[in-house]
Amino acid sequence: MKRIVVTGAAGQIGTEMVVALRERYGRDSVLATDIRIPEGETGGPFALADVTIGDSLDAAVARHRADTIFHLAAILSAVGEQRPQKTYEVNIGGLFNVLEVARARECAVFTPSSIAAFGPGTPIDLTPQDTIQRPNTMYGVSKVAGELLCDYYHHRFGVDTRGVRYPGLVSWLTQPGGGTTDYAVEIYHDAVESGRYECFLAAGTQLDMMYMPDAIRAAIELMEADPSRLEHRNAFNITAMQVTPASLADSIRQHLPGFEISYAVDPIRQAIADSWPRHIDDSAAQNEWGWAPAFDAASMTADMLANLQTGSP
Ligand code: NAD
Ligand code: AKB
Repeated sequence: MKRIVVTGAAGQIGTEMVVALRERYGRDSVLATDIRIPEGETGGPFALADVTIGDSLDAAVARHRADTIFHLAAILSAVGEQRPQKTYEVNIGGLFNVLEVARARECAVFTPSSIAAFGPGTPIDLTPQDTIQRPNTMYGVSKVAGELLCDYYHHRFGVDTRGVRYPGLVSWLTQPGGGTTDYAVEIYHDAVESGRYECFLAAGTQLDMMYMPDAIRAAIELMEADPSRLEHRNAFNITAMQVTPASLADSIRQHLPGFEISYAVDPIRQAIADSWPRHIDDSAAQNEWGWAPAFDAASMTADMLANLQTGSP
């Protein structure tokens, strides 16, 4: 992995992934792409590329002489229910184009799936790596289709496809892009800015979460893992913590004792959250490539608040 194209580079994950990849492989080895220009200095090469237009992506990969694509362009769960047709086009059509370019240009591909690839009927506690996947959102459908497409391109064409099922990701640098777990980012911003937060999920809604530095490290470690050890490839369950809005509020109160949370439940996002697991089992990732998170809820909260209080966006 020496010359990398990142799609969706202006997003919540892409912004920090590009920085981490450049630190590891060199500034000019990583071409950041998106359909919008990232806010602020990109710190290296950037190109506009739309993943739903195969030629646009192919031109970027060819010009950069890439050997690896980190494919992060997507529509997330909440926006996905508002725009299901667009979500199909970007998440499934876009991934198909990425895989075709990777097949033709002999690139490896990292692309994230999500806890949204599970749904009603999936065991909700210690959700196994291999289990029932019958999601009832367009985002979830696109993630299951994506996992299967990536496996197909690996077995049929030998493309080195790898992926994880990310839980909700918490970060301070870039705002999330329209998902159900966005509350877990908003809560920290509002805690610092106003000392209160109105949450769109109910107090006891438990979901898996992860702090962004762990999420970035997981992707890089998986792409560098010995392929002979990988039985699963697409896509590994990974998690770092299980939280609820109420437990995150408690952890914020350890630092900001006056913090207040109230609830105005959004039935659409609540229904999405209620269709996802409460706690996934990531032992396959632990065993096959040594996955282990560094941050729990307490250390994540301390780091989030410190970063937000010292002048981030
Ligand atoms: P995001 O919404 O923050 O960013 C997605 C980026 O894709 C945006 O910058 C957007 O401009 C870009 N994009 C949209 N349509 C495009 C197109 N047609 N061509 C090129 N770029 C396009 O999303 P994210 O949170 O960074 O997620 C990245 C990946 O990780 C997605 O596959 C998502 O499903 C997955 N994931 C994210 C989380 C999370 O909590 N952030 C959790 C699980 C999985
Ligand atoms: C979302 O809420 O849509 C994402 C995800 C868990 O995939 N954060």
